[in-house]
Amino acid sequence: LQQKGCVIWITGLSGSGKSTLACALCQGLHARGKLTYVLDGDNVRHGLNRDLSFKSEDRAENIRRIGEVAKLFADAGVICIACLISPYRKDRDACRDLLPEGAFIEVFMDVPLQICEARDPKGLYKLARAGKIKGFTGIDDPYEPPLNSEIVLQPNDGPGGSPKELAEIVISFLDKN
Ligand code: GGZ
Repeated sequence: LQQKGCVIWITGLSGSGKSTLACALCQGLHARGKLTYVLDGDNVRHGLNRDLSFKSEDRAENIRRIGEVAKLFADAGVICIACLISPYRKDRDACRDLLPEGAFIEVFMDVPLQICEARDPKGLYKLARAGKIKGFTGIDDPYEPPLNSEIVLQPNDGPGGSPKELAEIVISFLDKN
């Protein structure tokens, strides 16, 4: 296997397009013959992390476990794409510290709350505004944006913002580094 493993960590609000980017990245990397694996917070919460809620200690534990699993994949030579809100800077940085320099690539989906809320693909923001979900990130729970992530994506609905084009930005970063 002529491939160095790494972790691509996609952080951002619910509805910012993390999973969509992960999917496009996966496709783009497969097309180049790369081995990838996606750890999606939303999915991992159905299995490995099904004992965890959305209170801050549980989010921290969710992030910690996904960080550890991502490291195992990277050790095995896989490009591991982790996509979860991961709202706290200190928890993301702890995952970064598990990996050798350069092997943790943080990608910030920099989409304003207003836009995520307008998209509301699962109707969760609406429920949060109505008080039916408590502690929803961006509404009544914090999101700490990265201060120096490797990549900041500001997708818009205009040209240059398709998932495929965003994935190409990440892939060219990998190529260069
Ligand atoms: C944020 C929540 C919440 C609360 C349920 N806050 O957009 P989605 O729906 O499909 O993805 C979100 C997912 C968040 O799980 P993560 O593991 O990524 O979160 S974290 O990194 O903070 O641990 C959202 C849904 O679960 N969801 N309740 N209260 N998102």
